[in-house]
Amino acid sequence: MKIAIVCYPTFGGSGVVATELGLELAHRGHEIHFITYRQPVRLALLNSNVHYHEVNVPEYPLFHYQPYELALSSKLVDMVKLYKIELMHVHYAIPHAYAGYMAKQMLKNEGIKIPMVTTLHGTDITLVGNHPVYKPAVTFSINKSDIVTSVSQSLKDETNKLFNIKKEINVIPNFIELDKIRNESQISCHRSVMAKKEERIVTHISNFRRVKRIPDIIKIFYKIQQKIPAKLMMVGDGPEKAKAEELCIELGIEDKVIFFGNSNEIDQILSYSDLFLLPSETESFGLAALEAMAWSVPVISSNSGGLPEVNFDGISGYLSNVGDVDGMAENALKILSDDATLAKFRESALSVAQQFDIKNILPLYEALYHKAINNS
Ligand code: GMT
Repeated sequence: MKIAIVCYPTFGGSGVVATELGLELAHRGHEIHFITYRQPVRLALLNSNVHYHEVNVPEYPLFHYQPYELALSSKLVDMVKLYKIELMHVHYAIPHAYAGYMAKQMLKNEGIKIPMVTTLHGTDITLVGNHPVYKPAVTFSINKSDIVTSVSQSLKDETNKLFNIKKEINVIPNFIELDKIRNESQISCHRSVMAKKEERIVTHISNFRRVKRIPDIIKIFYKIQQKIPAKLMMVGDGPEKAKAEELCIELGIEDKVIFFGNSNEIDQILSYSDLFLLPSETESFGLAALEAMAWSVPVISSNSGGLPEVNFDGISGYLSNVGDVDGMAENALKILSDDATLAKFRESALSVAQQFDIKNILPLYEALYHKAINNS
């Protein structure tokens, strides 16, 4: 199939899912065209099956806001015609589903029929899309998609609760490429640079937005390090980072916390981590938790959104109510206090992650693509 993938090219989860999905589809022989405003971060190699088309938005002083949706929908029209693309898969409803629908209509006007699959990732529904200024357009473009998918049952329920959706929503969870991890686990590992042998390594990776409850992470770690030798790896960047650094100084643990910023060494950091913290206010799925589990790292998370669908309580880690810092710290210590318990949780975390291997998930998307093309 010839497929256009529209996504955000950033470090965020939806961009990562879209890019990895496109690369695996290309690996399976499909022709993939990424259409976005910058080359996606995980899209290093382009080849005959992987194309990238940049959406340019020329600056014009009259516009207070540059019209990205217009540029994107025009680019979609041009690329669909040029490469005879058969299907558009847009990730993140805002504004991609809206721009995709406009492209569909323009193409229809020229006698070209093309189906659109929209994948809802979470914040496009729970945080941004639900805002009254966007809601009518988001509802409209979801309903006008040929196929809609969401990354968890929880997000599907939430979408149906918040919006007047007339389409069936197909749940296709986030995934992980376990073969890649097996290969990368042979790379050299620099654990000793980060922590002493006797120290446990606790890790958090995110975009440091408020929804991640960054202060909770610091407070949980503060309690952990009071009981056992430990280091905290904070990977990523975002609006809450500076406050987190201040909190570490206030609590006197700045020498035990390493802030990496956005890193390309995520796999390496996870490969020597002992525990992953994700106490988010809400998380439609929690791809970062799955990535940790794939590296055999157990997860302490909140129980909100789709997190219970990936982190199994008492098996791959533990879940607590949002904000229950004491409970999360206690559970962390249960896992970290002795080697045998940690080893058991490590093993179970990996076996849960195996359920989300790309090999199991990709055929679900392919089946929907075939359905959409056949019905269009
Ligand atoms: O919150 C993030 O980490 C980024 C965000 C995004 O919009 O890309 O991630 C969302 O999509 C991911 C991929 O489907 C999910 O795994 C994340 O749980 C989801 N984030 C939230 O729901 C807060």
